[in-house]
Amino acid sequence: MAPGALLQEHDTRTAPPVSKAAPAESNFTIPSPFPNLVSTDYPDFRAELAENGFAIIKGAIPRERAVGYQEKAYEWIKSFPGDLDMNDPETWVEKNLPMTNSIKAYAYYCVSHEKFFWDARQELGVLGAFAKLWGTDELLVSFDAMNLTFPNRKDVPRRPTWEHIDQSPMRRGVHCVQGLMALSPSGPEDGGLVVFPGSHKLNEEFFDTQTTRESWLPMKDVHVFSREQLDWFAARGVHPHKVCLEVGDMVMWDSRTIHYGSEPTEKSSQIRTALYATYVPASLASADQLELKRQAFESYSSTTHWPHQYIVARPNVVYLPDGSRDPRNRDGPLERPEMTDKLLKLAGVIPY
Ligand SMILES: O=C(O)CCC(=O)C(=O)O
Ligand SMILES: [Fe+2]
Repeated sequence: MAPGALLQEHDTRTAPPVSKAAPAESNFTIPSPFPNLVSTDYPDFRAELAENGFAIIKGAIPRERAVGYQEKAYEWIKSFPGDLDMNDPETWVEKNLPMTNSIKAYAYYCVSHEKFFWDARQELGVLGAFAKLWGTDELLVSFDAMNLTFPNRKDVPRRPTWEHIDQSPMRRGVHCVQGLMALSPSGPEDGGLVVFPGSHKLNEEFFDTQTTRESWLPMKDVHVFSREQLDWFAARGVHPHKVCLEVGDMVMWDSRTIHYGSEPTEKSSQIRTALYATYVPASLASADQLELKRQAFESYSSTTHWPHQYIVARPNVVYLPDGSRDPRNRDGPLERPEMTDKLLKLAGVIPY
């Protein structure tokens, strides 16, 4: 994939330009609203988040329910025209598959609001971890994407690595912790999240010494690292680490931790199935952002991983590579979630 495509996708994770010119020194950076969010003093996963920049929550979803969500994900992808067969690699080709966004995840056709996705977002083990992290169970969740990556596809080349962070260098300290729920096993050869443990601790030093402040503008919550920039981290002992997960596990990571989603290797036969979900305290969202979030919810659109800021609804009208409108476009999920108060609060549609 062309690097430009990645940047384009990540532009949807972009804040509106704050200024074309570098702001005055005094207000150039944005401090963490929660400086003590993670610390090695905690007796739980928050210590790992502080030390390594990521943490695994084992069994965040009971295995049998996670298997059920994967079955629903399979039903969803098989619901498009074509002869996709999850057991037949010959059918894992473009004509049988809906369009992905440029990070190769499924974010269109209202998938983010399918019942199974909302059920997974409301899993107690998932909510409990984020509630512990933030010290409140009054949370908002992102309408993020689903990853369903077929191993060793015959029609497209393996995707190169795309090491990045999802937080602007203008933000200082921990602002966001992302989540990924594993619905398929993710062993060393399988597709999955690769993190660079410890890279979050070098975040400020890297940007302050290796980049210019002007290059941080307009503010975007993404930075894609070049090979030379990764060498800077390697020289400080920071190297990639494949996160291995079992079905139902969740990995949480600090948005300053360098990461990417890896493709399955030649040795893997696992169809990578994972759901992204990030939660923050509802109190962090402004009325304007909640209104944008409500609109995204009502049109069954997905958003980025930020649940409360820079809400940009991804379109549900998708165009094919030839520029024509995708006849598979949908105006609602296949199976609508039950609109409980709990769900509507997480969506930001009704207040806590
Ligand atoms: O697919 C993955 O594991 C990583 C996706 C990612 O970079 C993100 O959600 O921010
Ligand atoms: Fe990311």
